[in-house]
Amino acid sequence: MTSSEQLFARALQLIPGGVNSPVRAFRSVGGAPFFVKSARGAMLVTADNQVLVDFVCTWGPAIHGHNHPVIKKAIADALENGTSFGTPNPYEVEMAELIVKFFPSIQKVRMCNSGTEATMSAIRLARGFTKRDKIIKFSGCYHGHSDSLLIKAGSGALTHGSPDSAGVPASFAQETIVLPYNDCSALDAAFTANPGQIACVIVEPYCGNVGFIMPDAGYLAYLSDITAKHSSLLIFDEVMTGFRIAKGGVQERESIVPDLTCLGKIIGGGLPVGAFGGRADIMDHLAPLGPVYQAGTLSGNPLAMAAGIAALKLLEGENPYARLDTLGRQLRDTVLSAAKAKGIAIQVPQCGSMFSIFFTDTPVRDYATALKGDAKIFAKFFRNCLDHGVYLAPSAYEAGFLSTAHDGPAITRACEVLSAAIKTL
Ligand code: KE4
Repeated sequence: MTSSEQLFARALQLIPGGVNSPVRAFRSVGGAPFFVKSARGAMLVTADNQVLVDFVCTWGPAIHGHNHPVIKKAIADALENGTSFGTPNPYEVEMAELIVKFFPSIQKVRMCNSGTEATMSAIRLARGFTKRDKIIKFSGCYHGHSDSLLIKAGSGALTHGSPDSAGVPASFAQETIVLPYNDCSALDAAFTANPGQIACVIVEPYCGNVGFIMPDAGYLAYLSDITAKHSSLLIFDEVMTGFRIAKGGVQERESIVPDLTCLGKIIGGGLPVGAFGGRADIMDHLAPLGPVYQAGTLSGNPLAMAAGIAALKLLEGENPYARLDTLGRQLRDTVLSAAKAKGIAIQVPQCGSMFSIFFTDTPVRDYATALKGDAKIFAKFFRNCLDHGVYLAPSAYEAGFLSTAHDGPAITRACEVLSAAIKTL
């Protein structure tokens, strides 16, 4: 079997940085990425036959763990009928009905193939609907890699020190206003300075791409009020939090009704997917009904829909959110108590099955405070955990994820490793 090292050497010849997505490159934590040959439940098996407890969960989709038998069967059954038709198919209708059922703010929904497509399309729709050009996003929030949104972006862009990507024309960037998250006065000032010009505000209602950051009490309600007051649209990017924080995402947990919502990850059951939806009067501006064009060869792909439907129905049947929160608290409390015993400054924000670890004594509430986390200590901690069989996100600016498969031996083993790793710092 070819080792990770051999595979990476070959990959480096043909794939930029040897990876098909920058955050996988381990550049901020040092060393070379491992290659995975199989995954099941909470575990990854690398090309070097190392078995790892996985807290990345393919960046969110694997809420039921990897290779879940029910999802696997759903894909196999769909595969019997073909892989892609390029026509409407029954799965798309069932997926739309499930999304609308779980997200009451979504009256109509359009499927696409990634979270990037979902947010890019939602922004275009907001601009077309309001006939305004400017948008507001928040520093550290990552909404995929479309030009209007790669401004002060989080995730891999922040990890690699390029929150503002090259290749985005200044004329595009100037239409994107970037504000600090959790700052109501900055919002007031932006709307006052740009009267009648702001099409929308797009936000990760719980941030998962600058580490994990939750909103101050009342902040999301403030976003809702100020966008309504100025006839701008509020877009919740729930690509990561949708079906993760709650069946109905953050908007269910916080009782906020956004105008548009972006989804992805979990709704594809591990296959490529994205979706955006919201008020029917807005969504009906999309082609073929309206003037805002959006399309995709593989949008609503039957295999991805079948996998996603199985994943959502498992959530509906199991309702695992209390169990996931218990697992998240167990991880959080283990790390906090080990750090306290060692006298290490640490923050471990956690909600349900999302968490992150910042090595700082400053409570993290936005991009600026997230940067106070010591990335060098994080890298040392990451490496020690990996050497002992626990895989955390390879960046201080990502969220970690648990799945229902982490319950039992996986979380027990992981807590032992995390606790021991803290003690080595
Ligand atoms: P994709 O285009 O990667 O499917 O989705 C973009 C996106 C949009 N919105 C949010 C809130 C997201 O978290 C993402 C993608 N998340 C990153 C992980 N932080 C994907 C991992 C990667 O870039 O390889």
